[in-house]
Amino acid sequence: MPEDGRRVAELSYFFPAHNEEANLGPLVGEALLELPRLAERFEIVIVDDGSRDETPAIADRLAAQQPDLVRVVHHATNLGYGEALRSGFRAARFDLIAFTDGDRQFRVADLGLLLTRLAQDDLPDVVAGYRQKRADPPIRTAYARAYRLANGIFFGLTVRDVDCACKVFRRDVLGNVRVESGGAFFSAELLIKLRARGSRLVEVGVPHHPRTAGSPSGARPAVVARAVKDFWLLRLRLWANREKALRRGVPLVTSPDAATG
Ligand SMILES: Nc1nc2c(ncn2[C@@H]2O[C@H](COP(=O)(O)OP(=O)(O)O)[C@@H](O)[C@H]2O)c(=O)[nH]1
Ligand SMILES: [Mg+2]
Repeated sequence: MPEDGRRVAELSYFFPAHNEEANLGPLVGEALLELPRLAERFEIVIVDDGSRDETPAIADRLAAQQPDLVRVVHHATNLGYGEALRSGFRAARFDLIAFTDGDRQFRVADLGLLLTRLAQDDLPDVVAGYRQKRADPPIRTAYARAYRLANGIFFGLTVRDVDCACKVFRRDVLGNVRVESGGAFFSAELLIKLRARGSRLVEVGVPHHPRTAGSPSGARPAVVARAVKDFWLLRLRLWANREKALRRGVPLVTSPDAATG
C-alpha cells in the first residue's frame, strides 16, 4: 500500500504473457488480492502474446471468473514483447496505467512503492522501477550493463534500469508518445521519447525475484537482433529528422490530448 495509506482512484494493471501457463493463475490471484489495497477501482488486463501452451485457455477462464475485473487480449501469433506492451496500453481504460512482467519476478504489491512516489509533490509523470538486486543469471546483468551504456551514449538516456518491467504512467503523457519497436527495444524507445517530450520520469528501487516457473526468452538471439535493429533505426531517424521521427507511428493510448499532440 502507498505509505500514506491512500489509494489512487483508478488503476489499470496489465502484464504480457508468452507461454506462462504456470504463472498466470497465481499472478492474477496476487493482483486480485493486492490491487484493492492500492486503488479504489482497478482492472487487470492479461496480454496473451500468441502463447502455445495453456496460457490462452487459462486467461479466458480467469476473465470469465471475474468479468468486471479481468480482461484478456489475445495475439493470434507471437508478435513480441513490445507488441504485447502496446496491446496492454491500448486496452487500459484508467488514468493511471501500470505493468509488470507476467513471470512473477515482480510483486504486484510493490507497485505501491511506485504509486507512493507518483503522489509526491514534484508530481512525476512516470515512475520506473529499478531492480535493487537483479535475480537473473550473471550473463543477463552483463548484457543489461552494455545496453544501458549504449542507450546512454547514443540517446542520452540515463535511467538506471531501462528494462525493469515494473512501471507506472499517467495516461495523459502516453497520448503524445508513439513507439515503433515491437520487440525488446520498446521500453527504451518509450523512455527516450517520453524524455524528448519533456515528461518527468523518476526511479524507485524494487525487489526482483527469481523466475520459479516457465522459461525466460528475453535473451534469445532473435530477440536481441530485433532490438539492435530497432535501436539503430530510431537512432538514424532521429539524426535524419528529429521531429518527424518523434511523430512516426500511433499514440500509445487515446486521450483528449492525443488529438492535438
Ligand atoms: N521474451 C518474450 N517475452 C514475451 C513475449 N511476449 C510476451 N512476453 C512476456 O514478457 C515477460 C518477460 O519475458 P522473459 O522471457 O521472462 O524475459 P526476461 O525476464 O528478460 O528473461 C514475460 O512475462 C513473458 O511472458 C515475447 O515474444 N518474447
Ligand atoms: Mg523474466
